[in-house]
Amino acid sequence: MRLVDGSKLLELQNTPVNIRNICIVAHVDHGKTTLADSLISSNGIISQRMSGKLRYMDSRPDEQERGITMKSSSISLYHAVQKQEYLVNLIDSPGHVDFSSEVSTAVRLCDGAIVVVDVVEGVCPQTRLALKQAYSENIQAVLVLNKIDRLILEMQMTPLDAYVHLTQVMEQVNAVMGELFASEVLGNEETKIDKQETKEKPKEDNNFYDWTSALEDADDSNLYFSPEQGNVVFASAIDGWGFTVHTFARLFSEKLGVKEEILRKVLWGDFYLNTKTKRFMKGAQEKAKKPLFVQLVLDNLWNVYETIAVRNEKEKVPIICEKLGIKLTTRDLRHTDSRIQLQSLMMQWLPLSQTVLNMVCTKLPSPKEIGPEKVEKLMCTKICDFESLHPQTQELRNDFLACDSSTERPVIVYISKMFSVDKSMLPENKPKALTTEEMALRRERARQMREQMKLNEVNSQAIPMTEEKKDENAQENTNENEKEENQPAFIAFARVFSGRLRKGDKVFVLGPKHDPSRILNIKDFEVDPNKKLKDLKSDEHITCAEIKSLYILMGRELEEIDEAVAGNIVGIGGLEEHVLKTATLSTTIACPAFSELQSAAVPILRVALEPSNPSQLPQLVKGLKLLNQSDSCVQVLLQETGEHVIVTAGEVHLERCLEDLKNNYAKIPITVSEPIVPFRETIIEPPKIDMANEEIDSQNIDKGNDTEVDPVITVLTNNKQSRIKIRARPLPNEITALLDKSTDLLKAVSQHIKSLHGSKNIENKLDDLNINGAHELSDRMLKLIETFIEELKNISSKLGPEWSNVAEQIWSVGPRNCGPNLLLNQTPDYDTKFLYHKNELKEDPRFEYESSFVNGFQLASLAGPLCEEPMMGVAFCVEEWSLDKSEGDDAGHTFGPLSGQIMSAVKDGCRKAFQVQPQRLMAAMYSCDIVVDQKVLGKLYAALGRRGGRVVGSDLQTGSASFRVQALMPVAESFKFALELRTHTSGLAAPQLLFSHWEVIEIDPFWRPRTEEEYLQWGEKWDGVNRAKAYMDAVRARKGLATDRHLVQHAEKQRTLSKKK
Ligand SMILES: Nc1nc2c(ncn2[C@@H]2O[C@H](COP(=O)(O)OP(=O)(O)OP(=O)(O)O)[C@@H](O)[C@H]2O)c(=O)[nH]1
Ligand SMILES: [Mg+2]
Repeated sequence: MRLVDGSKLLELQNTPVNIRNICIVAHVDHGKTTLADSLISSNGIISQRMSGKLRYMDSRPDEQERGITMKSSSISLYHAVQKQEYLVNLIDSPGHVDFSSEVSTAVRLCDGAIVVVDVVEGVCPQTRLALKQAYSENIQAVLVLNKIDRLILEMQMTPLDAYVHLTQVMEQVNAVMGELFASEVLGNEETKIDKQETKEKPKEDNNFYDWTSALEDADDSNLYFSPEQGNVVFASAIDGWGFTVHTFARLFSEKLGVKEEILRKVLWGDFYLNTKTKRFMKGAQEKAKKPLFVQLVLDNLWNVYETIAVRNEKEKVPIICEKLGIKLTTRDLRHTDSRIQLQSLMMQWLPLSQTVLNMVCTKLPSPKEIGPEKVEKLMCTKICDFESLHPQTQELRNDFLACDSSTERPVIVYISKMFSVDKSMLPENKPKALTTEEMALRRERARQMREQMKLNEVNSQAIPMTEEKKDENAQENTNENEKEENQPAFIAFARVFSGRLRKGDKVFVLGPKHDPSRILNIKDFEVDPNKKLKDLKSDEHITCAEIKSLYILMGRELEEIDEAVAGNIVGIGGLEEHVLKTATLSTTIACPAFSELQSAAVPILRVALEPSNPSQLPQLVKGLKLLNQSDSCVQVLLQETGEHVIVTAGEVHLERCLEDLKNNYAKIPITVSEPIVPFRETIIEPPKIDMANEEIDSQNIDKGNDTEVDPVITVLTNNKQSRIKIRARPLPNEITALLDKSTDLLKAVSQHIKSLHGSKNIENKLDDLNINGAHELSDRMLKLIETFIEELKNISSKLGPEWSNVAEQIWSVGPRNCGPNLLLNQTPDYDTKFLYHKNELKEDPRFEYESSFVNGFQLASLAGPLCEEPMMGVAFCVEEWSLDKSEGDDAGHTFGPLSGQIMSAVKDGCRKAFQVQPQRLMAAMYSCDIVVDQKVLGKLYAALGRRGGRVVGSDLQTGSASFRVQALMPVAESFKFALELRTHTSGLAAPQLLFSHWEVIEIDPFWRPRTEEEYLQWGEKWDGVNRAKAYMDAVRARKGLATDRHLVQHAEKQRTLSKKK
């Protein structure tokens, strides 16, 4: 039975100071959902007995089946502490890597986080990630050290060992926080100094800055978790108990006759009780004394567990109960299962939900306390800072900070994801309890029907045809209605940051790319109220929508409400047609789109889908659209070949998507292709050793014709007017990494350059081309470009003379204007600009064709010659570009426009230049993190070896018999790895796979024995398996490109035919 009803929650919604928006984050399986169960049971939504078993927040069948959470979902809880009533909006998030985008959506809406750590496993990769996510969103966190029961029952530690272990886990967590803090402070200092420099107001006379002093000055007192501050709970979620140091301080202060405040300070740490002087002393470890925490807390805990759960001494249970002042029901006292007895005892003694909710309400901030830093972070993007926003937009900061729900305030709502629910689950579609009048009416109707039937029987005549027809019609109608009903409804998962949102309100829906300053500068800007998302052009991001319904989110249920006020997490219905994945709702278009959600999971695993029955393609397309909307991470693509492709973060994510498609969105059987793995194409420096590991010296080589080719390629346009010389060179890894890191910036620069070219005129006057025009970049961008140049110069200075000018030479980056390949301008006579956008350029007839030239490079780098996969780490140096319009002018119409010719010539040139270098494929690599039991370590290594993986590190987990192994493995080989491990190790090892980087496959895909040593080893004709070639051929075959595979091996018929001739 629910203890509080919706109206109480509604009432509490109006006092933001008493609201807590929090999420539970942790590594997979550390007990988030179990903890959530316990908190939910405190509100009577589920019974205490079922808490931990039900996993209420895991509402999907596959979540229950697999035992992992796959989405984040919210529930509103009531809690009272110190005579204050609180509304806690609790979001349970998934811990599996594949769903880390769901964690971002949860963290964005919250002000606080509960970080759960399994004390046996300690800090795991996802714990780190969750802490980082929380930190980067300026969210305060509290810690729950969970599964302490495992230390007692499973690991059989002594209380003292357990204490040492717990301090170590605490240290691990705090170390992560420290790292995050240090990197942020140093980053901030950098921008602060920059700002000072730009304002030219140096601080007094000390111009140099001491980094360490910045670290020391910064306030980190709130940052770390420390039991004495009461932001750490020691718990066992499954057994339903938990305590903070404060709990025990309260319990013991009377007994020991010591003030509670003093006990709070000494209960955790290196303190012990000197029995003679009756005083607390420091230095327990040094003097080999029992720390107070062990003596007062852990010893008691161990005692209870060992008596009841280990030794099963039933007769002692009532004595313990009496000592602790607890009353167990007779049913519990007689229960045969000692664990259940233990649970009900512990739940009463140290109730987990009370402790955790108390901590949440007292230690975590309310929405009112949102800080200016966080607001600025929400409003700005990476390449645009707060100062560069439009003044009208800047004003909104105060509304964010006020978190006020009065009607004068603008409405600002952020939608972090859309989730689907069955239409029948919506409160308005649920059968309602009938009132007595309605019941009477029904009874009357039934009576009339019966009478009618009797009459019909008496008349014994056929019922008139028309009636029957009507019935049929009705049936059809209901069928159609059912179809409509079956469509899932989408609810926006949203938080109101400012103002009051009412049902029926009309608001602007601002897409994630909405840029207020651009719109505000347009005079008489108007939004067409009838437009939907699908009607928008590529540069429009605003629609108008009416709020159809608002809900309080209650886990599996929704409760309808009429208005939502600032500071709350709510569900909004009826926005399917306006919001794709994320959006901002506001009453003003000055409101910026919130900064993008950051997620660690990179969608990398792609499969092609088709309906098992080809005629059902429209359903599949519709289903895919719904899937795309409902999942923040999945990408749905329609490839040029007509294939429908979805890209997911990993196998578990893929399975969930397919499940959703089959059961909810498309509702048709679907055939799924083998996973499609992306590759990259690159070139390397000529190898120095051959495949037989012998040094290659030039005499040794069989001079095939490919070694003779000059690596500079000269191409001409078809009409011979333009001549281009291109050389391809492998980019050093450091530069590639830098390019990879700076995609946002590079994209923005490319956009800027494009906009300069934008107003293209027929006459190639520079002024008309706007090349040296007044389009200015924001200060922030300039700053970022400068740092980029500096970094690039730093790197190139170490790389030798051929890279020394790379920063000046950059002409474009590709593919898609932001990738890891460079087009370098090394021509003696043609000027370009990219990073040095202020350069004045000379007038030149070639400017007109520059964008065609660059596009040629973009095309070439998008699909390399090996198997049409994107290139990576290649620099194309243009050494000459001449244009002579006078030559062969009349041929213009034969070959088409010159711009097109230049584009294809450049593309061709790039590909050829690429081909004359040693080419290599690059494979995507997963980093996997596996915790395995010692017993099955061998099996794990074998499985890794079979899949071309390699171990990069392994260490023994402190205090347990399990190893943590870090390994790298090609994505292409990773399928069913989790399944294989699980079956081979009887569930003792579970890998977490996360995309890590691209790695060159060291084999030449066209390799054949060439050096003497190679001939010696493999003979002249080698027919082994070349991994790179196998990958390449598989991709080529998939894309319908030519391979050198012999389809016809023994063509007898053809042979006989030819003989007969
Ligand atoms: N021994 C012990 N087991 C626990 C405790 N809390 C949770 N578990 C078990 O740990 C497993 C995972 O619990 P969940 O609550 O599903 O973990 P989770 O963090 O929600 O996992 P994901 O949502 O998949 O990331 C379940 O089998 C729980 O029974 C605990 O305090 N002690
Ligand atoms: Mg869970």
